[in-house]
Amino acid sequence: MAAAPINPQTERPGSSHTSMDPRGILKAFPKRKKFHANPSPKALAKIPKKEDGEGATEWLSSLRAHVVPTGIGRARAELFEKQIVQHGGQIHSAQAPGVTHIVVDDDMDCERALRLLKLPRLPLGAQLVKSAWLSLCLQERRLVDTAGFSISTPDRPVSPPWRTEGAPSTQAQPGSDEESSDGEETREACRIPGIGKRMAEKIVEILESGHLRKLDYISDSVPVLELFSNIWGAGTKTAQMWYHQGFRSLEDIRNKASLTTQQAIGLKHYDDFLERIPREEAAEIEQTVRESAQALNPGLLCVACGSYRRGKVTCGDVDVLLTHPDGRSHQGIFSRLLDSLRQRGFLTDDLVSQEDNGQQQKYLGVCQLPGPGQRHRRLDIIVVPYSEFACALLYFTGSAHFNRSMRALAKTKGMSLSEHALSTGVVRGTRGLKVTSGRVLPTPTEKDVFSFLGLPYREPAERDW
Ligand code: 8DG
Ligand code: CA
Ligand code: CA
Repeated sequence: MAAAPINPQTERPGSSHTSMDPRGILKAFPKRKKFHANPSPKALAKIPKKEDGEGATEWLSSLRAHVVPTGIGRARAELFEKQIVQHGGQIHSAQAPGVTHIVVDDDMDCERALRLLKLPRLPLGAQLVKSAWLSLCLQERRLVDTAGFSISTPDRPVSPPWRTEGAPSTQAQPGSDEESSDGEETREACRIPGIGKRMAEKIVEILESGHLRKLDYISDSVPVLELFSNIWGAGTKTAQMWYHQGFRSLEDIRNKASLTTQQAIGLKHYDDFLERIPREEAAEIEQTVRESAQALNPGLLCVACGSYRRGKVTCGDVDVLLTHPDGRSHQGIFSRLLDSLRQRGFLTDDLVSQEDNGQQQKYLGVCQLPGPGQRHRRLDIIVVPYSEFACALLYFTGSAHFNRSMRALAKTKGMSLSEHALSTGVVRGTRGLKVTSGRVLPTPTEKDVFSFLGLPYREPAERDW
């Protein structure tokens, strides 16, 4: 079977096993019990069913409410609003004439509420009430007296926040209180380095409600997306597409989905590919490739890189790097080696064959050791010229994270590191794009790369991160 060339536009082959770990998402935001109605005053009453009759649902008709989500949580606030409307009440902005109740978190004091609403005082006829009052109303299905739930107002008007604490008067204007009540906490979260507005909003939602609504939607699809993206050659985009096409099981994929050649192989070996390879078996795979290679040319160097070289007990796949110290004899080896391995029945499926990456050639396929009960294993074979051997060895040993750190460090020194070479005198433009590619440094060994970068040498086993 002809192997497909690597297409940089498609999802990274093999990335699927690491690209999505729903347990990661769920671990980060463990399911919490949502607030329930009884007996906590923080609770929300259940939305009554239709059989209550039309008249019975209008018992909040005199209510013109505004709900401040801060502290209550946006999700709860929205539910409150929904229930108010459902029972005949109206939702208003805090400044709207006629607003009767401004509902705030139970721990809120008037001054803070007014600051959040950017109002100097409460609108005429409006009172500030704790959300516990609204909960009780919804629970008892009547407009309960606000005594005991009303928050007292200060004698003097509260100075508007846009003129306090040295804030320039042009910066903030009293706008919709929905925006401002969100804004204070969101802005605070935004000050955390690396947190943008959208992430800040999620943080605030979790802090306020102990829950992230977005997860309600994704939690149904997560196990299915994980199932699908574990098919070799199917990344998150493909998994999502299949999900949207209504597929929910591997049986659906097998019978109904249109699959690429690689995905069909991935599906065929689904269980085998998910199983990590014991180190001893990885050594046997390396040895099989070495034997075939050295049968073609005894001087060929053959090293299993990746997690195997980093000393891991199990490996996701085996990455075998080949070169020849004479700088020439690696040429022509690639296809002859693959043919030889096919002939002995070791290679069972071809996934990707890339022959045009400079002088490096890379094969991604499937192998199986002889003997009963042997699993199909993922195997990468990379042939490189000796001049690139050290950088290729460093790159394919990884880890990917360690490589990223090394490349980032090289950048800070006006250098550039790749699987081909370490270059110096690299000039980059404003967006980090190379303007000049610089000069390739001589790096016969990995130690030379570390040394040029001013780093102490690290053994492969110390390159996990
Ligand atoms: P594993 O197979 O046990 O899961 O781990 P691995 O051996 O570290 O990962 P790999 O996916 O087989 O990749 C081998 C090395 O290639 C990796 O350790 C570092 C290097 N590498 C990068 N970036 C990338 C990348 O984007 N994709 C892949 N496949 N490898 C990469 O530095
Ligand atoms: Ca590997
Ligand atoms: Ca690999």
